[in-house]
Amino acid sequence: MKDIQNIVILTGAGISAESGVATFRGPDGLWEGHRVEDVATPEAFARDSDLVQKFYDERRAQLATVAPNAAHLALAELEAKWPGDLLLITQNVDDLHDRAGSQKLLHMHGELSSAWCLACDGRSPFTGQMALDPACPQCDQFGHLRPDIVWFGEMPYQMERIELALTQCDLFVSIGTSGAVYPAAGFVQSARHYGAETLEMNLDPSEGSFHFHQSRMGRAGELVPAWVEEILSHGLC
Ligand code: BV8
Repeated sequence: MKDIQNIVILTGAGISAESGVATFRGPDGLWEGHRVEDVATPEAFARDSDLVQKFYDERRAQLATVAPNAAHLALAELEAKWPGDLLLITQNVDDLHDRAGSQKLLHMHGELSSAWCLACDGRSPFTGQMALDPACPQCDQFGHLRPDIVWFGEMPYQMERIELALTQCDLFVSIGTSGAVYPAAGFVQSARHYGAETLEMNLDPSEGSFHFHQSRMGRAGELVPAWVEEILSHGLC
């Protein structure tokens, strides 16, 4: 058993599944017949911006109908009570960790509730429909907004901060991700390389399960609150 000071947590679509947000690669993982890799690329946006804008408008509109679940809330409680460092890195573009109260939070794949203006390069909070071609809230120009989302082939956000955190963590926890997408899927190997204990909590074994010291299979809504109680009580993993 290892004494834990610094924790890095990575979450994926599985942590939001019990809130009613569809995952990407499960049986319901197609969006109107499109694989996420086919609509979440700069090429797809150049080819058919209306299709891509509608793909994100649909998901952005859904945010108003879903709420954080017990797993999101448990991670926010852990952040509030944990005496050491904690960084929550999410691949998710929904706002459920934010609404649960997590603040030491990093959206490495961007956020549905943010717009990126290609005219002024400004990023602004956005809750509307981008397919209607609204003006940029910062420069007022029309026709230059894209979703502030990291598409396939684009560099995820804050990678230097992530890589530093992985070198310094004592415990790396992966929750609700298939381990299908890089560089996020490689974080467990980096953490292990620097001596961290590694724990996976997922409904099914992820593609990288064999890299983890511990794997707990089940629903995040059950496993995560139980784990948070455990680590707050014993400080050990
Ligand atoms: C990049 C935004 C480089 C879009 C997303 C090797 C190394 C580096 C890159 C690559 C590589 N090989 C290939 C690549 C390229 C690519 C990649 O990884 N492709 C894959 C398909 C092979 N990676 C990239 O392009 C990345 N960029 O590498 O840039 C670079 C270098 C220099 C200069 C420029 C660039 C960018 C990747 C980001 C893509 N954008 N999201 C959007 O959301 O619309 S990724 C997308 O997949 C989602 O964000 C999602 O977060 C991510 C991963 O999916 P998961 O979250 O894991 O969801 P999934 O459905 O797959 O799994 C859900 C899991 O939950 C399941 O395991 C299930 O069992 C579990 N579950 C379900 N219910 C529950 C549950 N668990 C618990 N409880 C439950 N109730």
